[in-house]
Amino acid sequence: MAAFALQCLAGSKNMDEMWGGETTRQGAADSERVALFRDGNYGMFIHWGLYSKLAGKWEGKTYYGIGEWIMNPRVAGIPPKEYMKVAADFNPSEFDARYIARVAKEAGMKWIIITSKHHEGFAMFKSEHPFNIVDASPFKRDPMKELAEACEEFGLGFGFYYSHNQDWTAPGGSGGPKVNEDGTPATFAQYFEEKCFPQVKEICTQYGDLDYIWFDTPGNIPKEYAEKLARYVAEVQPNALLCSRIGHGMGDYASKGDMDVPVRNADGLWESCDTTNDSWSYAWYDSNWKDAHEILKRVVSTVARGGTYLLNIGPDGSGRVPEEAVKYLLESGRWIQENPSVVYGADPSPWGRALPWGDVTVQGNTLNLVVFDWPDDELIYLPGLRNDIKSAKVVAKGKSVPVEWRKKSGWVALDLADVQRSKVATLVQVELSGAPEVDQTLAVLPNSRSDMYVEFAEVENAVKEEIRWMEKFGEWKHMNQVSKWSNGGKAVWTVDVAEPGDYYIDLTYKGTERLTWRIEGGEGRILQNNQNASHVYHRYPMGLLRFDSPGRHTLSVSLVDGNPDTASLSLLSIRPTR
Ligand code: JFZ
Repeated sequence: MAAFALQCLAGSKNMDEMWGGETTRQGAADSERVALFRDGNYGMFIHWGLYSKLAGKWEGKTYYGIGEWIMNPRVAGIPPKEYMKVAADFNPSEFDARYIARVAKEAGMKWIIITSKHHEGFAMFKSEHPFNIVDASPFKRDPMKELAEACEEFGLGFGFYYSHNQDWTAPGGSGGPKVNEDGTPATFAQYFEEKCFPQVKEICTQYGDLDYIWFDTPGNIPKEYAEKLARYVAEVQPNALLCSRIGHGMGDYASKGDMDVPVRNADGLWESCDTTNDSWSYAWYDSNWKDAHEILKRVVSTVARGGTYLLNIGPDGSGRVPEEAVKYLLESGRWIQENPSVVYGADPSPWGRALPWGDVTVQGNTLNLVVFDWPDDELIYLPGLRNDIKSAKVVAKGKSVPVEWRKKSGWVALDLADVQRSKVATLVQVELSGAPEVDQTLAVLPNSRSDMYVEFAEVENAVKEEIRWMEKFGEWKHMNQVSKWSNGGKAVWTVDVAEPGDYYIDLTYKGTERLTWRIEGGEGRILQNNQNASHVYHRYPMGLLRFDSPGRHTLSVSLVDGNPDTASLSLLSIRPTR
């Protein structure tokens, strides 16, 4: 495992080129066919294939990481011939398409996208290519057909994931055998014409109307192939949206880096895909489930950033969906069904970022404040809000209770002291006098920790960059940091302070040796610390900072001692003393 730490799968190519990144073509944004994506905001992703039966284990050994990669040489390195034999015992007799569709529906999801063929090359549908679930497994059924029908029955959208570039069992497929059965060299063109394109035709013509085709990991696929697929889909499934991972800017919407919610609002049509635990496909050991609170927080925050959330489940080799995933999906789903306007057709937060206590979505002149983390004094600040408030109420289980608000230290604060907290999240609806207008300056709240990501800092003589690494194999983590410091390097935040006084100030940073950072700002004392930092980010309390006056202040962080090449800073946070 350690061998994969901090290693970038993409090698010398940047992630965007490698994975198809976020480039999209113009035109889809305002057409009718994007309505489901634009307003639905929440869908189900399913990773299911032969790897689900292996469940992260091969020949008695467990390989930790994303389960669908198990055959890859960088994981168990299973020879294609061996791997293909798994199909002979693949009999997911517990698969129940209607049950899965019902779970998605009750979870508040509006569509399902399922792996019709992942990198392993096994078609989970009836195909002319023999390596498919109907012809090569004892199961004999076509679960894709069953799921397409169930989605239709439950009024859900439907789409297919299809690995168009990588195919590890087809000669010529990216990552696949380099020679044919007869020993002749295999080419990508051959794989594309004999397997990929015919299968895309099959999934596009035999499963009714599709809402999505989610091609993935374009890698080095030449443009002509991505174009041919895009043109074909547009012709036979004119309503289907393509995800940007088809490559070469041919997508209709952008797929942002996996498993996370962006820090800042982003324009355009985009999606963040994530999973209910850590692996995409079922893995026997993976029980790191996101609970209802966590799921809801991610759904709401993605919508609040302007995006769409695609949340994955991994049915096991018998076709069953892990119980815990179902439990938390249904629990968060109940909340969404009670408060549909928070998610569906909702506009992003006028703050452009999350607030310390939660997040905000918008319907017309109404703010949906979703409180996830309660401040001790139960005051919910709306820093920088310029509108007048007409009314405010807490909504729970269809009942609403009026909420008091007042100006406190220059900002409006809602008083939730008498409000009963919901276990999952509390909704406060605030009706404004007009369309929401907010001064987006970062706010130092008097009652909770305010995190200041480097995304919001101005950087001089240093580099703001996104770094990515894997913790378990294929589980991408990323962080925005300021690094590569040169003389006079600094990161500067502009913040708005409502209540003068002393605040604790923390830095989150990493390095490989002794570092000394300095913060200057407010009327505070000069603070610094001297500390040996390893490769993980440390949150370190720097000391106290005093703001003598309310209003705008700048805070600047610089490296005063330590290796400027290895030192990196990722977050500043400010919390009131009490
Ligand atoms: C891909 C697949 O390789 C993986 O098995 C899974 O299906 C996932 C949803 O997609 O993996 C990726 C693709 C892109 C990024 C990360 C993992 N990315 O852009 O960060």
